[in-house]
Amino acid sequence: MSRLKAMHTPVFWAEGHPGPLPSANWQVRIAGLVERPLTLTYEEIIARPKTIADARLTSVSGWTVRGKWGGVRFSDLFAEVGVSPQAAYVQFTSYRGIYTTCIPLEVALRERTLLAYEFDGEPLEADYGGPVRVFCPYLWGYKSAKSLVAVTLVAHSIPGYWEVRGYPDDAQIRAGRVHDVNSHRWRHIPDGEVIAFLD
Ligand SMILES: Nc1nc2c(c(=O)[nH]1)N[C@H]1C(S)=C(S)[C@@H](COP(=O)(O)O)O[C@H]1N2
Ligand SMILES: [Mo]
Repeated sequence: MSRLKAMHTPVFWAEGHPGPLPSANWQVRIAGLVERPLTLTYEEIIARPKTIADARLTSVSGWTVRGKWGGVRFSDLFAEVGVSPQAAYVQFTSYRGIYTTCIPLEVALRERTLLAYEFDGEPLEADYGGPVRVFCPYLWGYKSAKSLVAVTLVAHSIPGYWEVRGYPDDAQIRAGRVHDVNSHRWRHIPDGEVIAFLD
């Protein structure tokens, strides 16, 4: 059993569970306002330099989970494709195209925003967005699109699945009480990325 599952990390699929998603034949398309659009296979993603972010995914629904998220920095991928000057936001699209979300380019370029494929050294399973997902600890979890198939550089923010249903587009993490999945305790968090690791 995976670490995420063993800790009873909640599994969210607003669009319905996609079923098993094999990494073979998985592709992520990076396009939009870029100079050299790129399609990466799973093998090409995991062959790139890996960054490990010891950080938390924190949901607006009131829980937070810490672990070592492994993946490729979006800043590395964007250096490779060449971002056009008009690009200001990054839209993420999940498998089947129903779940989308958008973050500022500036947040996508931060060091812990990853095209993630591992948690605590284990490959991400389909429940938790495998084979590859967004991991962005700076904003509420609904920006961390699972089972990612497309990354599109755009000039203006495009409201996604939860944003059109009323969640704030800026997704700033706000102070409040959250359930810490790691310690099974309720904790108070301040505004911003949850970096006090609560343990
Ligand atoms: N495709 C897809 N990605 C998604 C979601 C979803 O419903 N569908 N839920 C989001 C929300 S609200 C959160 S908090 C995290 C939860 O990640 P987990 O289900 O792996 O715990 O995934 C985000 N990414
Ligand atoms: Mo969430």
